[in-house]
Amino acid sequence: MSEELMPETPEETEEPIKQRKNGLYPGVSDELAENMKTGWADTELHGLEPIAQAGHTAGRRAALSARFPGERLVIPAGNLKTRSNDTEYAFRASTEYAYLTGDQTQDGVLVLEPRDGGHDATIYLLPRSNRENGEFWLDGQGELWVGRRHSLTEAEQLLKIPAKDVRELAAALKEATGPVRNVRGHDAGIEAALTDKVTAERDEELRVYLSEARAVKDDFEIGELQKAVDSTVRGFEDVVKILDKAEATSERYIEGTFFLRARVEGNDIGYGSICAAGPHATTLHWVRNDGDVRSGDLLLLDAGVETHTLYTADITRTLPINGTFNDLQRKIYDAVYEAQEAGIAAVKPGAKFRDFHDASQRVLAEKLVEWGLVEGPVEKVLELGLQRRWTLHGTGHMLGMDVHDCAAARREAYADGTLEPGMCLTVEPGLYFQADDLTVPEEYRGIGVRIEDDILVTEDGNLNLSAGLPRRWDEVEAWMARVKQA
Ligand SMILES: [Mn+2]
Repeated sequence: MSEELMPETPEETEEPIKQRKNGLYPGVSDELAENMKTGWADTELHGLEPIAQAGHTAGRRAALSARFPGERLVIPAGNLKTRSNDTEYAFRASTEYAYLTGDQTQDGVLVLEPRDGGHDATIYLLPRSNRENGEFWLDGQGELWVGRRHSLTEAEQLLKIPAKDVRELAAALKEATGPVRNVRGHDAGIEAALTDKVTAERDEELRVYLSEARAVKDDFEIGELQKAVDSTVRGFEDVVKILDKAEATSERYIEGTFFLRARVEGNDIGYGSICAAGPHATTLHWVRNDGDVRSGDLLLLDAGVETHTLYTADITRTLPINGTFNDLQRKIYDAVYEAQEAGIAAVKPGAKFRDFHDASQRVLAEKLVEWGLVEGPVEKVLELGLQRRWTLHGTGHMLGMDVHDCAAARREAYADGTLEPGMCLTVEPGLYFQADDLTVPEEYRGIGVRIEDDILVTEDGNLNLSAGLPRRWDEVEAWMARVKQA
């Protein structure tokens, strides 16, 4: 925004909230309205330290600025979404906004305004509630209802970005001239204000850039990913401890137990936990989690804690519910383990992204041929993709603030791209024999196994961030016995 369009001091709204809301608050007397204006302490905070990411977000904004010189860039956090009537889903800021600001405030918008060959960044936020006009107690988003917000001055200190009142932004954007791009899908009000000024193609270029920019993680991000993984490891231990309670109830007990860890140590779960016992393990995204948990079956648990800074882990373990694999379960588990070992070994700088997938698929195809489930030779199976009836999905994806991170990246930058140090990805082969698959012997049916770890590409190979959870079958059994006793 230019200074002309966005005055430093936004105009006070002429109309008091009480009058606007008269129909809704008929019981508010002039005396009460007057009384509520005063008698409140000044709680402004001074000398705030910047958030830990502030040094990193400045560099990300500088890189973005260099990619789109001379253009106004608009990156919204997003708005609350209605769950039912007047209740809303928990708010989660857009990844693009959080990545560039470190902020997570609903309705916030980052604007990069072109100036002198670079950009000026401004963050637009809802300021503290006005007490003079009754907003703070009569408006649904007033601080009395939703809690104290940071003042714009406090936000500036925390984020190291100049802050202005977001209520002035849409009108200013409508009037503004010059090229502009917006990250779509988060803020309908901002999109409406820009509707005549943007094109889908140019907006998509901005989204693609921000997706690809996140592929290589800096030290702060790697630290956050490790935190997410460490909390997730503790969440898996929590689940092992309550497997008897889950047997007495349902998969929901597992879901709730992991969620407790996510909420206590982090922001949330990074995606819906897959708590799949018995044949549910063959449903790739089983999130209903309402099934029985039975001794003798396997539990496929695919879950991740999201940190307060919005980095998520994505880990899967397939565990024998009673603590011991039977022979067939172990045989299938071991094949997936071997495939994962081959996949992880293929993760290194300079390798193609596709290499670890191919390495894992080859091992799984070899096992399926060896077991007589599909006719060889292995080369023909791989060429025709016949193993995919049971391997079903790709062997991994980028991981970061989104569980499927960098999803808008161009093909040449991701699926057809090359691994670099600082990239973080999952390696997660699986074998799934559907309960109604008549092409496999009956004892295979209803068994699903996936093993998933979070792997960082390093200068000379890789680092398994989730090595805190055992993978080999005998180590899994020993770990479960140890955790249950603790
Ligand atoms: Mn995954």
